[in-house]
Amino acid sequence: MSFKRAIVRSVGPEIQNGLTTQKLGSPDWEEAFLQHKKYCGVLSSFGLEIFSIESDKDLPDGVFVEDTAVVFEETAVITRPGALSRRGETESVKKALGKFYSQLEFIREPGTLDGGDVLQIGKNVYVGITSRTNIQGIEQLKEHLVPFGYIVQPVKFSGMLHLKSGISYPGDNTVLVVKELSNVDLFKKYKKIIVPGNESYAANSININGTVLVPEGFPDTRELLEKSGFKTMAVDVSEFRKVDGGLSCLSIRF
Ligand code: CIR
Repeated sequence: MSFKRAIVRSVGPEIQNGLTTQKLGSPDWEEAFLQHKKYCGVLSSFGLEIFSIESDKDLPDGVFVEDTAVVFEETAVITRPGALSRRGETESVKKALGKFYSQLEFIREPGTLDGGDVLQIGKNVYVGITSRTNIQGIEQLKEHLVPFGYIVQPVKFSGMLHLKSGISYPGDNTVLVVKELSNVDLFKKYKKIIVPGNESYAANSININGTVLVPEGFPDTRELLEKSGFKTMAVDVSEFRKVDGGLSCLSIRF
């Protein structure tokens, strides 16, 4: 898959109040700002045009735009984030995406869905059932995608915030996956690179036009990817990790 653009939201001091399950301390927002700038620079260097939404002091998790929309070649679906404090994020994302899609679809009450729970591999769309994404949300997503030939399947698991906290698709019919998710039947048909237990955060990596971006500080995962033939690059997102964010959640790529 080749990406032409990314939507991001810039970061402000409000990120210090982001939701978190980590015990890594509060993010240093100026450092987060710099890391975000570099992240956008890396996406640009791979040919993506960056569309940036303004940060908003009332949206402490707003920088994690991936959770607010799931985009496909044929359609885009604005989500209804599972966390109440994040519902206000979708309005500005809707406006930004509306410039590129003639029609947008929506997840509506009682459905909830976070983009971080949606893993697309070709025509297969795997969606985690989590504290953020419910069955109704998944059913609604399915209705929007079935007309385009997508196969939408729910994935049951526990112990992680989002499905993509534990699995990503670097390409070549291979998943990069934590041990806990590696035996899920639905993923049997893929080759697997198992992320070492002490590097589980690196399971959230993203292939940007042929290079797999891996969070900085996870050398063993990078080496495993390289050994399997993937080109990789480390990107520092340590401040976002403190509020449960990873590489994929910082942008909507299409
Ligand atoms: C949250 O708890 O919603 C944010 N602090 C982190 C969201 C991370 N999103 C993602 O992995 N897709």
